[in-house]
Parts: sequence; C-alpha cells; structure tokens
Amino acid sequence: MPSVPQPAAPTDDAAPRHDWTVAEVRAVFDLPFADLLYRAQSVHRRCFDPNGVQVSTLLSIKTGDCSEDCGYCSQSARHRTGVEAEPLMDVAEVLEAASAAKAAGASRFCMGAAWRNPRERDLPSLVEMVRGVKALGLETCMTLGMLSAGQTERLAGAGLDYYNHNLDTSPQFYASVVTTHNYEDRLETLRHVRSAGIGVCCGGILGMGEGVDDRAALLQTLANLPQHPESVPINQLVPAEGTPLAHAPAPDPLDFVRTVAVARIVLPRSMVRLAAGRSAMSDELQALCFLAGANSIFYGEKLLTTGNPETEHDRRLFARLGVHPL
Ligand code: SAM
Ligand code: DTB
Ligand code: SF4
Repeated sequence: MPSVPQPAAPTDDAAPRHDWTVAEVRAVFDLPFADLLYRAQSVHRRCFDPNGVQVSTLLSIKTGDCSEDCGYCSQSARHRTGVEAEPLMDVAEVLEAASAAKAAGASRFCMGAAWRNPRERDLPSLVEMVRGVKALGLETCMTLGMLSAGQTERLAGAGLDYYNHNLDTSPQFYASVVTTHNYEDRLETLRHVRSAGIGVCCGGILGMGEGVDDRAALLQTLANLPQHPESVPINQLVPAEGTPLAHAPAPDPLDFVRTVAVARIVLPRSMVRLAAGRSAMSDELQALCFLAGANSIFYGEKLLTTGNPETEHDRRLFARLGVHPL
C-alpha cells in the first residue's frame, strides 16, 4: 500500500526549551508553510484552549516628549511627529479609563508611559494606579521603560501582575534602531522584573528593516531566557510620520504569520499577542495569526498614540471565528 508522507510528529514541542540556536530557530522559520502551521497548531492545542483569546486594553498614562531615540516611536522628543506631549495622568482619570475597559470586556489593563525610566517622584502615583486598577478586578500591566531593582520591588509590592518591556529585535540589529540605550539595559530591567516576581511581557516589532535572521535571533533570545516570558507581543510596525521608519515597507503578511507560528513553537506556554498593527491587517490575516498560535490581542480603539480596530469589529471577528475572550 503506498504510504502517505506525514509531517514529522511534534512529539516534544510542548516542552519548553532554553537551548535554541539561531540556526535551529531559522530552520523552523524556513519550513514549508503547511508544516510550520501544523507544528504550531499542534503545540497550541496541547498547551491552550485553541479558541480562547485573551484581551488587554492599553492606556497611555504619560505621552510624548521621551528622551530616547527609538526609530519606530512617535513619542520620541527627537522626532517631529505631531504627537502632543501630556504629563502623567491623574490616578482618578486612569481608574475611569480602566473601568470603561473592564465594562467593554478587557481582562488586563496595560498602562504605558513614554519614559526612559520613571522618576522617583512618580512612584507614589504609579503605585496608586496599580492598587486602584487591581481593585476593579482587572489584571495590571505597566510599561514605563527601565526600572531599578528598588522601583521594581515597589511596583511588585503594590500588586503589579505584569511588566511589558520589549527587546524589539535581535541583539545585532538593536543599535540600528535605538542608540540611547542598549540591549543589555533592556535585559537588566527584565531580570529585575523576574526577580521581583512580576510576570514578564516581552516581544518585538516586525517591519523595521530587520531580516529573517534578526527575527530568529529575537525569538531565540526570548526562548533562552531562564524563564519564558508569560506574554510575547508581536507588533507590526505602525509607521509614524516624522520618525526615521515612517516609510519602512510593511512585512510580507505570510512572513508575519510565520513569525507568530515560530513564536508559538519556541515559546509553547507563553501567551503570544497579536499586538500593534492589526488596523492594517485583514480579518483573514488575523485569523491566520490565531491559527498560527496567537492567543491574545490589544482590544479597544486606541493603542498608545495610534488607532486599533473598533471594538465592535473585533467582537464580530471573534463571533465569526467562534473565538471567546479568556
Ligand atoms: N517607554 C517604554 C519603553 O520603551 O519600554 C514603554 C512604552 S514603548 C511605546 C513600548 C513598546 O511599544 C516598544 O518597546 C515597542 O515595542 C512598541 N511600539 C512603540 N511604537 C511602536 C510603533 N510605532 N509600532 C509598533 N510598536 C511600537
Ligand atoms: C507592545 O508590545 N505594544 C504596545 C504595548 N506593548 C505597550 C504598544 C504599541 C504602540 C503602537 C504605537 C502607538 O500607538 O503609539
Ligand atoms: Fe521612549 Fe519607549 Fe518610545 Fe523609546 S519606545 S522613544 S523609550 S516611549
């Protein structure tokens, strides 16, 4: 009887590994598309409810006028982007926005600040924000730039659940995108967050001119951390006029899906977030990303300074796909 060729059975793919080489990750990227998605789906189904997608809502609690020169960012004081700078919001206003996000169905509230790092005098308000958002029954997340060990402990003491701090790209490519801080600075903050017992949210951006090997090296770095991040946002660059990357070409949509699938395989138990860039994606492309193992999104009509799909559109998309919010 003729035998039907089968893709290699993903026997041990669900066991987290921390010893990936870039070449091994690259080999996963280069699989035929169907084999890659089969492997990613198999891992996804073994580790998660394949029809559940977690929803987080973002709020910019301090906007613009940032000292850093991240080439993709609309909030750097070094780029003329038209983003209006706003100081740290009042705690009450933040809590109002968090209540609205909860009413709309979000389970996590992520507060972002355009800082290299928070100042000591900002800590009391930040602590109040964490306490208040938690009291509403939401998971809390912050992204405030670099943190000292002491600041991290204070936020942990307030009950902060997650800290977002992205590595964004490969160690090699990072200096072509940012010069005011370096990869080791990012890793140091991630170590503080982990030591304080806060969950780690760490991912990257596609579409900044990086190559496939840079994407592989970013995912290898994340996978080889002593503990995998709980959440891994995969952003597609949202080009902002006035930034050095304003006219960077969008990544090939199928390469975006490949990256999500590889993230699912090398980070089997992490939530992989289809993060910024969904406004520029078709429903079909987003569906492919969910098939490839994405199981989290940013929900709500604004990211930090740019737009996100309308909540009604996302509700409809979830219904069409039979997806339920986690
Ligand atoms: N200032 C802090 C920092 O850099 O960590 C926190 C806020 S910063 C806006 C958080 C992350 O948002 C960046 O690391 C990057 O991954 C993402 N981001 C910023 N601008 C973006 C853009 N235009 N497109 C896609 N992702 C973006
Ligand atoms: C992440 O990985 N993506 C979010 C969040 N973490 C803070 C930020 C996306 C920003 C998109 C551009 C903007 O709205 O300014
Ligand atoms: Fe500042 Fe963060 Fe934007 Fe970099 S990504 S310029 S650190 S707000």
